[in-house]
Amino acid sequence: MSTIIDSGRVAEHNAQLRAGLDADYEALGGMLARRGVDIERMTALAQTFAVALPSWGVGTGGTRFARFPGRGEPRNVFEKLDDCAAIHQLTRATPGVSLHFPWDKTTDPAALRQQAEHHGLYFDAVNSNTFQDQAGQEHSYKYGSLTANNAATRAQAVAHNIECIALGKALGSRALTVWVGDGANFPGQHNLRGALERYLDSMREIYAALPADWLVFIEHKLFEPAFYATTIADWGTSFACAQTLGDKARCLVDLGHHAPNTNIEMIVARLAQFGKLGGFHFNDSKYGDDDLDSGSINPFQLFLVFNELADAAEREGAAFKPAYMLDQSHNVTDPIESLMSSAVEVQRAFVQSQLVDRAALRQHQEANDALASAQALKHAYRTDVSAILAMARLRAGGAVDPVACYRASGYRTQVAEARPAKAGVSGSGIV
Ligand SMILES: [Mn+2]
Repeated sequence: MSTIIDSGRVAEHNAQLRAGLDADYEALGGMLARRGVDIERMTALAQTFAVALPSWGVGTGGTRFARFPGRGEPRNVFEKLDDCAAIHQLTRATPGVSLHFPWDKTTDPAALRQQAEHHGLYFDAVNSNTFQDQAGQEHSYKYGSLTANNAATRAQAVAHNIECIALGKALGSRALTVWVGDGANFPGQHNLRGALERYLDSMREIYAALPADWLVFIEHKLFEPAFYATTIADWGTSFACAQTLGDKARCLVDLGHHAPNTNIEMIVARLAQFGKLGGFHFNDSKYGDDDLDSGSINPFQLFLVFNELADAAEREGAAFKPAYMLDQSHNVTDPIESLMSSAVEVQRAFVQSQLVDRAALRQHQEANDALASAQALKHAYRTDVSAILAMARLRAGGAVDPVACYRASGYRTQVAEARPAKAGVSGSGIV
């Protein structure tokens, strides 16, 4: 495995922070020991955590109105992989990469797979794109793709998804994520039931093309680009479709794709209960947005989601393995720094959820002790597990402070020189 950032520099960075980390780790270990928690077990658990990177997230995203490109943006999927490798090298928590076609389409999947393996990366779920038209495309998706009234348009969208499966298969992926922006802007524009019937007909064809060991993730989104009625708007519709399609169809929860104040952790609990929780797109949001860094607005919600995941894992055992992916992209940070920060925040929520005393929580719940139940969660959530995360990274060859190490490495300046901007090349995060 080769490293993108000079490992000598990483070692130098870690040496500067080592004494402080050791002191913090020892203090935290003592505090956790008094609660009956072995810090070494927590650090080992932290090292098992992985969240996949969105290939589209390493470029600077756009707002709805404009894009402000950054320096040294990747111009093709191979350069995107280099950026992903840098993120994984420093965080040791992001070995998977989720590709998006046709943005990441390559004529040489074997070379791409080889480069990923060379960096110690693998490919997680692949994403199809029928929410925009591509150059030379015969039928436009202006009025819908998998739900389009026009049969030839639907067939084209189905064929694209089947092509994504073939590309993903060549890369070692084992899942396809389908998000469609199909919907209506006016009451009456769509026959609401008819649109969903057409969606299911299209999805049945895609489902039939899935290899035996593949899953298809149905991603719902409340609104946008359709502003009146989005065909797959909520988890109920997603769940009904996944049930209708079969065992290989699961629901994907993008945290930003719900109305403000929605109880997302309860959706997670429901989907887990009925065996339909396929995976996540982690991000954060404040209003109707879906592209802010994980944990930047509502870290408690992220913790509560992981608390439900911990409950599900306890019930289901090793078979419970939803796919974790980041999905974010905005305008104001270096995307590598944002993705590193988000990966650490999601990992933090995971480790904090492991600190919940589940036996005590059950007792409080059975005794109808609402306050003690809430405190059992808050006690875990308030624990600063930063030293555990840093130690997990350090021991795995990552950076104690990934953002500081990345800044000191000069990687961005280096790639800015190596990647002069090409007009019209962008892989912004839309879904
Ligand atoms: Mn998403």
